[in-house]
Amino acid sequence: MVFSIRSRPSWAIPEALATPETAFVDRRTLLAGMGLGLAGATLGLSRKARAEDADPTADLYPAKKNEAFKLDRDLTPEDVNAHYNNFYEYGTQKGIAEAAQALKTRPWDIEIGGLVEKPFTIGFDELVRKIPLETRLYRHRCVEAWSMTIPWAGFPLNKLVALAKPQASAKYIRFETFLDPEMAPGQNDFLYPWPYIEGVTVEEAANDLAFVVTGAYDKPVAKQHGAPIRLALPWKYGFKSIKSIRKFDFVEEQPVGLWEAIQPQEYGFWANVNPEVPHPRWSQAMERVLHSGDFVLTQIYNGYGAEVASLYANLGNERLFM
Ligand SMILES: Nc1nc2c(c(=O)[nH]1)N[C@H]1C(S)=C(S)[C@@H](COP(=O)(O)O)O[C@H]1N2
Ligand SMILES: [Mo]
Repeated sequence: MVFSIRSRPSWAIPEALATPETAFVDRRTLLAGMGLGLAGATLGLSRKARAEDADPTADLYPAKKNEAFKLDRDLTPEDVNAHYNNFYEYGTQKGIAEAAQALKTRPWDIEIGGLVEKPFTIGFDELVRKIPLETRLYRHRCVEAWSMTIPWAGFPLNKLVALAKPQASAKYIRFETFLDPEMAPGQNDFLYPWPYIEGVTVEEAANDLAFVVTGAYDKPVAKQHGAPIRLALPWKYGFKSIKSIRKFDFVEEQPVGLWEAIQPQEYGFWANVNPEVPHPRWSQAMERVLHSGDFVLTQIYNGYGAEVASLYANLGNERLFM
């Protein structure tokens, strides 16, 4: 059931303030968020979008839809999603779509290493043809209390784990984004410990919901969404879904993500969605649906508890929800 109210409740902190990273939202982002001004915003991207037609993996889309994944709300229109992003490598505002077109996605080598049978490097174009792609409709809940719904395409992370052949001693997977401050000016911002790092347990990675994204909206995933390869972990806050991954390392020690490194009292390793555990600076009880502006009640594990709650049954002492 979706409980929805039209107006912003008085306790809800305006997103610009709730944002841990910035207190500034530019006008175009606001307009885009309200579903206005999109025509203008779209025009700016269309020329670059055409260059994308040359993507060597374009023939893989649309990928067959996995009907097991249903949504309780409309999909976020592509235009809204494509102009409202968190991608700190390209700036701390939501309107980074244009800047992110500077991301060079070919060649794109991916390193698979650490505690595996035999570390290897594989080109993205080769990897993406090794595993059948599927389309899944997922919800996405940002820790800043907004949400969206996306038709991702890709494959379960456990398929990549099977290719990697981890050793028994591997407890976690540590993901790493590219590091190239010339290509990504945000990486010149010394407030952040680049590159962006995230991690999950090997057990979490084995769960079918953990998804490696290579496409969205029936084509290769757009640069601003983390081309050519990112994660979607829909039961966790959005910052866990790392973009533009270069490295998958199987490790024994719990990885420390970029946000946890900066603000451990606000962002932890597990970061599972829970409406009853507030962020130290704002409530997580509700979320603003990006495309409608409606506020709806946030669900535990973002509504995916049936699939993932058992992963955490014996971790009672851990900070599971931040
Ligand atoms: N490399 C990298 N990955 C990232 C981020 C980032 O800044 N850099 N932001 C995260 C956050 S906070 C969110 S909400 C999602 C946003 O994904 P979207 O822009 O595709 O909606 O990406 C996540 N992955
Ligand atoms: Mo986020």
